[in-house]
Amino acid sequence: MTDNAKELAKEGKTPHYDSPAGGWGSLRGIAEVTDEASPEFGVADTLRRQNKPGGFMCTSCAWPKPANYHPFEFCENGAKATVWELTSDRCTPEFFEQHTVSELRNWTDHELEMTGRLTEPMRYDAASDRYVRASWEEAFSAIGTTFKRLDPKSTVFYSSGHAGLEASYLYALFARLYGHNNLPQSSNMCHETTSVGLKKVIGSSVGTVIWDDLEETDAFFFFGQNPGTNSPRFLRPLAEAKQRGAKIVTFNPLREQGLVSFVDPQSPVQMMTGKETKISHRYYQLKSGGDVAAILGLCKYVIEKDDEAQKSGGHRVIDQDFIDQHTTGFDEFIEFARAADWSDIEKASGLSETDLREAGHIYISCERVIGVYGMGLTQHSHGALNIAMLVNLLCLRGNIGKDGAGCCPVRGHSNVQGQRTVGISEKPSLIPNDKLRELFGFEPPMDQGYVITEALQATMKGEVKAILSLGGNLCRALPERDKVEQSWSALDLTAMISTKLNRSHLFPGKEGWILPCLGRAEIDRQATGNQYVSVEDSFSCIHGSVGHRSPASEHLKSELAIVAGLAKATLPANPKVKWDEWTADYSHVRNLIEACYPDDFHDYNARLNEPGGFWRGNSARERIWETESGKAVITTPDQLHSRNFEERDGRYILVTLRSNDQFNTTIYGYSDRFRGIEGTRDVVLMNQADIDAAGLEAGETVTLFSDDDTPDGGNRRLGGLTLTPYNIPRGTIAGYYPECNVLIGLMHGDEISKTPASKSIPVRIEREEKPSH
Ligand SMILES: Nc1nc2c(c(=O)[nH]1)N[C@H]1C(S)=C(S)[C@@H](COP(=O)(O)OP(=O)(O)OC[C@H]3O[C@@H](n4cnc5c(=O)[nH]c(N)nc54)[C@H](O)[C@@H]3O)O[C@H]1N2
Ligand SMILES: Nc1nc2c(c(=O)[nH]1)N[C@H]1C(S)=C(S)[C@@H](COP(=O)(O)OP(=O)(O)OC[C@H]3O[C@@H](n4cnc5c(=O)[nH]c(N)nc54)[C@H](O)[C@@H]3O)O[C@H]1N2
Ligand SMILES: [Mo]
Repeated sequence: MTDNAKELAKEGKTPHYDSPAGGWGSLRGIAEVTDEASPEFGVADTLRRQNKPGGFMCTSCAWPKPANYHPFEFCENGAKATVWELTSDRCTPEFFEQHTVSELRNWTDHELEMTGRLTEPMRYDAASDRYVRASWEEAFSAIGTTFKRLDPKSTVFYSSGHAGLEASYLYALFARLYGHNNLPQSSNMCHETTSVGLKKVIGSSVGTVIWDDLEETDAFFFFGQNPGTNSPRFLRPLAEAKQRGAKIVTFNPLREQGLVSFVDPQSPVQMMTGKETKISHRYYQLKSGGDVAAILGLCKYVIEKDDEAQKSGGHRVIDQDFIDQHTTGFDEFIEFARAADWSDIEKASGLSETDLREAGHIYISCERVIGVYGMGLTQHSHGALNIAMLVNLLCLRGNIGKDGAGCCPVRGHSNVQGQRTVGISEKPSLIPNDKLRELFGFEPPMDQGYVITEALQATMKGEVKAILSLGGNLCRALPERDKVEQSWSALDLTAMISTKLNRSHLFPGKEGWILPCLGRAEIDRQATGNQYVSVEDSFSCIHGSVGHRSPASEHLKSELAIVAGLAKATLPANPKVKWDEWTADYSHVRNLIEACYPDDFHDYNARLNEPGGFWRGNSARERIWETESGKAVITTPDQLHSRNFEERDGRYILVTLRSNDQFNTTIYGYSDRFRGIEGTRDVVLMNQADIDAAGLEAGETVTLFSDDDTPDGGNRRLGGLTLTPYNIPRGTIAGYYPECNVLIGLMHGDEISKTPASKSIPVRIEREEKPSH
């Protein structure tokens, strides 16, 4: 596919996509990835089992799986993820014989994963600069020996949100038995802002909404979440809500196609007639980082209307009973909102007073509202403030803890939320340590572990000696790629449990291991038979998942078996710790989880295959606020935007985006269909008026420089980008994740959760001089 950005620019055109999300385009999208990935025979049959009881749970996003499932309960991107995992290509020891690690560093992320499924454990051999074949016994024994030698506190056990609850529980147990809480997770780059920020204001670290709420709500207010690409199965309930008259109001700097219109690819009528459902009733393209001001504007409108109602003796607009009974901080906030100046709100949000009043009017005309959000709120320096503002808005009208309403963070990886639930956490305060003591007869470590950015800082300082990784691709996912990569080679040990080759494997420590694991669609056969695993979705429902495919290689082990193998080789024998027994039958592990978390997981094994999953409950939904004050907290903002830098001439806010053809650092291909960008990811999207004002020209090649005022900020740069005019607010520009990660400072993150601020990176832009001949 050829790069279309330069071509369009020459013709003076802006990339865009006119067709609805879903529809035939989504089928073509699946077909293209299927072509690339050359899946094994019978994948269509596997897809039919996806997200249904007795089948396997999609490894793509964490969107809930409804009890009343459809014949095809998968979406374009879920299908791509499955097809990608079930490729017939294999990345074998023979492949590694042919390529040095240094050579592979010149390959793109796409090319690396296109080598196919990893098949055997591989050990890095520094002398030949190659990975060489090893046995599992060698791998476990070597890694165990190194762990025994190291101080546990100098090691980090990272996990990306893929692995099931059983493997994750044992992984966390392994870390604690070994002696540390260094259990950072991918959510440290993602919804950690929610885990910390939402917890602070409503006492729940996860959303309060359940499936039935989607069917009862009067309106969805969307802030910075892109369902068309990242949770496409959300589009159907949205379309259904729209068809029954619910309102959808969107705040996003970009016009994301999934939030504009949708044709359900599984509705024959819609497919044949092309009849689309318009999704957003109103769409507001605010500045990146402008949500604090925008939401303040909405709240100001609500308060104004309530003041008017009180004066005229009309019906109250604010739910005063809810405020009095359930919240703190209201008085201070409403004074602040009353006094706030519309012109400041307009400047900070990039939206007009008229627009915000209009959106405020929709908000107050709906009895039950769901506030949806994603990375557009969490990945900012003041991401937690963004979330607190959304909670303010919801609280004003009692929209938490009533049917059809609530706060709905849409989580990323398929089990990212669940891993936290069962103990993958760097915070000992979140762990049932008494239970661990009682069950396994040891003293759990009580010191705070690292979040991922702290872990990397400590790695750079030489304080971390080993990184074990349960899935994921940290070298690509983190900010400051260059520094991260350099620091990894100095580690004593890197060991990665993975399905596919990625860039993080190419920076082995002095001892480097790739430990290949089964994918979720594959049969996990252990001594007592085939095993189920389980995952938790965004609505806190737990689902059993069982694979039906033959494993990609006879040498693969399950994630749980690998974790148990490593633990057994590292730890002294303990009669209460039965790695072999647990590996033989995962239901024993579920019993342990139940024993640790009896409220959430009672009757776990019996409930494993409940359609729609079993709900583990949510206190905030019951209006029980597990906060410091015992109430929901209404927060008065200390600033009007969620960036920690001021606007100035020549400084832009860079947003990093996911294309419709990637899953995080896995790049399926080069087609971002919904944004009309084909054949390239090396683009920077910019408003034409900004291009003109900067004296640049559409289609030319530019370099971005970090502009974050830290001493080495200016050294971060990314060149070779095609300047692409785009429908985006002035001052905000956009590029792709992970390519742009070199530009983000490691500590440029949310104040309280440290989530990297990947949606507000201060940058400068410069024309690249043409090479002279
Ligand atoms: N196919 C596919 N599915 C995925 C993933 C994937 O990469 N591919 N990743 C998974 C993971 S781990 C996660 S966390 C989720 C991520 O899913 P999302 O939460 O949707 O994350 P992003 O696509 O990074 O960004 C969401 C939106 O935020 C908007 N935005 C940027 N800045 C702002 C702002 O300041 N304010 C507002 N209101 N909006 C803003 C962007 O334009 C974008 O539309 O998806 C999961 N699902
Ligand atoms: N600039 C910028 N940076 C970002 C973001 C952003 O929006 N902008 N988003 C952030 C977010 S939300 C997240 S969650 C992180 C993601 O960071 P990570 O979770 O670390 O990265 P992934 O790309 O999801 O990991 C991909 C690798 O996981 C392995 N894998 C795939 N499936 C499995 C499996 O079933 N089991 C095992 N063991 N391994 C598997 C494969 O080897 C694959 O190469 O990136 C963050 N980084
Ligand atoms: Mo994520």
